[in-house]
Amino acid sequence: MGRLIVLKLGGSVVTSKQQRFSFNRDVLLRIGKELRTCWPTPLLIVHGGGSFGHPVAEAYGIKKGYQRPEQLRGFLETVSAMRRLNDLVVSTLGESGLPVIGIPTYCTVTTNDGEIETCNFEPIFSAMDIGLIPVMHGDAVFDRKLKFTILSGDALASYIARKLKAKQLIFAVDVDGVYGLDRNTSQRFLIEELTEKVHMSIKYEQAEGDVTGGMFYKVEEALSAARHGVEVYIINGLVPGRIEAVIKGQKVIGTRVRVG
Ligand code: IP8
Repeated sequence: MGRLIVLKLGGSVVTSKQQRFSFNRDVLLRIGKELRTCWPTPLLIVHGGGSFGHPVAEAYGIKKGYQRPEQLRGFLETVSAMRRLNDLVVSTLGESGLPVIGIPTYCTVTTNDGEIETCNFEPIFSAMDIGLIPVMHGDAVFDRKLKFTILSGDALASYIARKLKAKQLIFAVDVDGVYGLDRNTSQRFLIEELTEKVHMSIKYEQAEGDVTGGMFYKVEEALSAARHGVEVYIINGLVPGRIEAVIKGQKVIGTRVRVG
């Protein structure tokens, strides 16, 4: 799998976080066209929950696990919201002629206290074997200890990139990359090379309305994949051309995450 590209499309790329259940159709159509120019290349897409998964999961405290029977409704609603979003992502990317297939995460992955414990790679391998592009997503999943929880698309994308020894892991988000604060001028600046040392020295902002935690956890997952030899980038998926350029190995504005 040395050529595999794992592309994580952030929730703020596939949806508008301002309005509940608002799908960014135009953005997905454009990303589909960009990916079409890179095709055929072994590719696996993971998307986030955005305004579909997060508000429901937050309202019912799904990430904390099973505490009271009323949460079962929230678990089911979260799964159902993510199924709807996944269908929209898949059908819209498919309009560009990409052979995409949705693979529901809650049927494929289980966790134990929030960490991935099992992942059934059979449908993923079988799909890729015949040239299909699996499209997975952050989801409400079954958990051995908590009974259920939320698995972030970032953790899933990093896990798959590590296990399948991917070439690249690309996090497409709604900003140009990871920002640092200049101590002298207090100006924000884009960090082009982010190492473990830099990661520990940055003050990350709290992510509001995001049950899985925002940029700090994204970088943790990014570093975890980088430690396994995966090339990792955090780039702006809302700017046309950047996803295509990074897959084609061209220099793009963004953050490269490296070890050491
Ligand atoms: O947006 C979480 O995935 P993420 C998905 O990638 C849900 O963190 C269901 C909230």
